Amino acid sequence: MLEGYKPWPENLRKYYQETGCWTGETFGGILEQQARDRKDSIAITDGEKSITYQQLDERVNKLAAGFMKLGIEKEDRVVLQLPNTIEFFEVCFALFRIGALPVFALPLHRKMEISYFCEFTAAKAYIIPDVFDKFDYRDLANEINNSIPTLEHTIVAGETDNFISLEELYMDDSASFPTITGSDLAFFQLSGGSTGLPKLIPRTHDEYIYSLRKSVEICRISQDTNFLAVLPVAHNFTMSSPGVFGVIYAGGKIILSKYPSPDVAFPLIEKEKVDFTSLVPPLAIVWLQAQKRTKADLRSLEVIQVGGAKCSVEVAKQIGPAFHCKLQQVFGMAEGLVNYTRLDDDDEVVIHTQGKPMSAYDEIRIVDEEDNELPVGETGQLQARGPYTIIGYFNVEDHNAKAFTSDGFYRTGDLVKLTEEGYLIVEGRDKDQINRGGEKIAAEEVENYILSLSGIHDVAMVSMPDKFLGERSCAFVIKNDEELTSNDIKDFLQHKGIANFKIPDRIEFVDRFPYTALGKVSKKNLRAMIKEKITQKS
Ligand code: J2J
Repeated sequence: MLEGYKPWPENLRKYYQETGCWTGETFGGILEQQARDRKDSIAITDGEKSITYQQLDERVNKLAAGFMKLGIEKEDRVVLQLPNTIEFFEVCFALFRIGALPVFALPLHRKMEISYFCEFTAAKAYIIPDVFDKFDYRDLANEINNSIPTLEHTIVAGETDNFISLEELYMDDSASFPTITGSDLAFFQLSGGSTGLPKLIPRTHDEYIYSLRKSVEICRISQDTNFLAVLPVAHNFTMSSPGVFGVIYAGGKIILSKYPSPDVAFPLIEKEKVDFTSLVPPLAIVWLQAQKRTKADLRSLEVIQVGGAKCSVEVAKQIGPAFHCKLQQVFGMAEGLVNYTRLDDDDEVVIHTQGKPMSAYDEIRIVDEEDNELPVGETGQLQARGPYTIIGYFNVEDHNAKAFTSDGFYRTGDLVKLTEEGYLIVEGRDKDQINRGGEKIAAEEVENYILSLSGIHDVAMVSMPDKFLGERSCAFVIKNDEELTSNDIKDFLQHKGIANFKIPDRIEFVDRFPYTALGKVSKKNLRAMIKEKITQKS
């Protein structure tokens, strides 16, 4: 058993098996099954290249053999940073087949994040594209390579530059693969985080596949589904709600869009007769604008999901009529619990709520600051437990003691209220996080980076409202070097190598912070200060 991973206790494992939630299916098994049932049907296309289920299964076996030959074994961690390409799926399923564990980095992650993922998981391999979105990932690999002692292999999809070529790892060997069971770990997702560095979320085949099965049922995904993945496939939303893995579970077709912009995505919708896709709210706004001018035929669209951040009523109202399709709101989290509005819900519910839990086995409660349950209709902190909600992050005992209750509920950090019909409305959050249009930023992580710059006395980062992204970030800084400018701080962060979306949108220099009665920096007051300042201006 992997050190740092706390498996599900026996009683819960039994319970979820006996209730039929966990079936023992594995990702490897699902693909094999589809290769038999859906043989010549296209599994994935990027609009140019396509691959059938049978070809995918064959390529996966070949690559799995190549990984084994390299010495990658069951439970070895592999940091995977590929964009929306067919290779992403080949690599993923090849790792699943040998029981190695992908760590799902996002294309936007940079040196600080990647070296941390590699180090924290003691990763054996790192898999990257050569160049994507004008960024050369081989430079990044060169920067981190020597600093991670466990990292034995860097594998590149594309031009390799002295690294290992992914293409050369597809081997004809008839290798025998280790046995994988439903209760085995499958991979690590990343948490949005609120304290310090992102936490790693361990997922087993059983729990994740259960969430796929329920999502497929609720979202009515079938063999006829043409699902367009516009957001990064490595993100939990695009992966599982119902996402690309849900589509594979159902034997449908995945259409990969390299970029989410309408000029790339709309022609794909027309060409591939896309009927289902998932967006974050700012992207929905961009699509709504573009839809007015486009010549592309988008009539195949049946469902547009919006999730990852709160979709305003104003935007929610427009989506159905503009695209002649159904809107589905999705309120989920990489830690587990996913809420959907249902496809036959009234407009009122779809526009005004963030859905209800997808499983009858989801247990949710809304509590006050002392963990007392609140009556229906009152806003409080959401806690969740269930067959696909984790019971602990990977290897952070102390943090787990705070992030989970003693009876195993995950403290989501979201402030919600429940309607009489059991639907959730997200009202805010009490975690120290900024949700920048779906991209999550742990304030403390960025604060720590900024504090490492000389000339900084103290820093506190908060969200500020933004019409387009919902929120942007504002760092309040007390400096002890008069010369220091906002640009110095931004340049410093850029050079340090953190994902661009984490760099503060705005920096406010102040002489002191407001404090709470308990002597903590009052982020509530800082948020109010910046809100007032920007609303005065506009
Ligand atoms: C308000 N806040 C939301 C929504 C997520 C499906 C959909 C989304 C995610 C995701 C996911 C929200 N309205 N509709 O993993 O499977 C905020 C909440 C939540 C956090 C989780 C999925 N949908 N949020 O966004 O792990 O604060 O997952 O706790 O990235 O995003 O973020 P993440």
